[in-house]
Amino acid sequence: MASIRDIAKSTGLSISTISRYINSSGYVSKDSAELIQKVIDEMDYVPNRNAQAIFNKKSGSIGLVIPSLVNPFFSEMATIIGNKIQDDGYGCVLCFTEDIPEKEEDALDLLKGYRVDGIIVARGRSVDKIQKLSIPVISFESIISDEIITVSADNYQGGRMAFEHLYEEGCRKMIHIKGPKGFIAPEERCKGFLDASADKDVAVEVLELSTDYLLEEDLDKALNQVDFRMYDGLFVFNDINCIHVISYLRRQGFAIPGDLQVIGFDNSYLSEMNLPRLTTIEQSPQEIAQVSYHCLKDLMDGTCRSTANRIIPVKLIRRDTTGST
Ligand code: XLF
Repeated sequence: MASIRDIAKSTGLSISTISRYINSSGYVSKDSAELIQKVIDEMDYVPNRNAQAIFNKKSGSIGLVIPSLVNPFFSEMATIIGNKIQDDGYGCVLCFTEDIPEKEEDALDLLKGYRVDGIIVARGRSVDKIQKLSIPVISFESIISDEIITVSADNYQGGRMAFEHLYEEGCRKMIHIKGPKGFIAPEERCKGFLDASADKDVAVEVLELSTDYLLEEDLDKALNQVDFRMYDGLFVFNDINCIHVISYLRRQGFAIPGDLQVIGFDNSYLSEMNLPRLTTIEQSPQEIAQVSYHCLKDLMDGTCRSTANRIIPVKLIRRDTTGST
């Protein structure tokens, strides 16, 4: 493998000139730069990232910590952010937590050890650790502290919209399948749904799931506790679970939306592919990724002017799992 020394030898320039060119850390004449680049291409030289990290005190990489890629919302978000990171010439270090605090702490330690230049952590739970990171960090959904920017969809408004849509479509006996305790987004969605139902004086039921990652069998067990014949409207806290619930209901002989109108949350790509196509509340992964990454870059560049949280508006996407006609 070619080294800086080989490039210096082949170009007849000094190692420090080559190093200035490679690290963009000082003046190199146009002729020398062209010559160095030509030799780099011929030798297929790739800079040693670890050596660069020590030299520049920056690793040139950004960490992305997400629960899992199984949920299409997170896989879309990770793909968009990962591409932005790479398009800007950084390396992307992707870590998974499965919402397990110990795994998240290990991931953060690993990223700290790699000296990443910034971190985006989704649905983080280790509040203390994130606060003490001393690396620019953006939190998706979780509120960490006044100094750390949280980017989040308007989950409360989304919960309200879900109720209002079902109500407008004629539902009067509704149930909400809520995400697990301890995560702010499902709590806010549930609160919005309940507040909107109180405004219309309609009683609603809530079934809380113990985790976001129930295996189909365990989800079926949780759903078996409910007599869905009692209801005409159902709001599920995210699309992946909503699609599982629809599959369960169809296996039980329910017609969707004839017997029960159903709405999800996310507008992940699966919602379009499901049959019937899922009505849902959209939290745009593009917008969330864009805002999160820009805020992180501003923090890294020292140009961030406000640590106020960024709330991304949500939108109703009407498809075929709701509608009374
Ligand atoms: O944390 C919430 C719950 O699930 C997140 O935004 C999601 O909607 C992703 O599916």
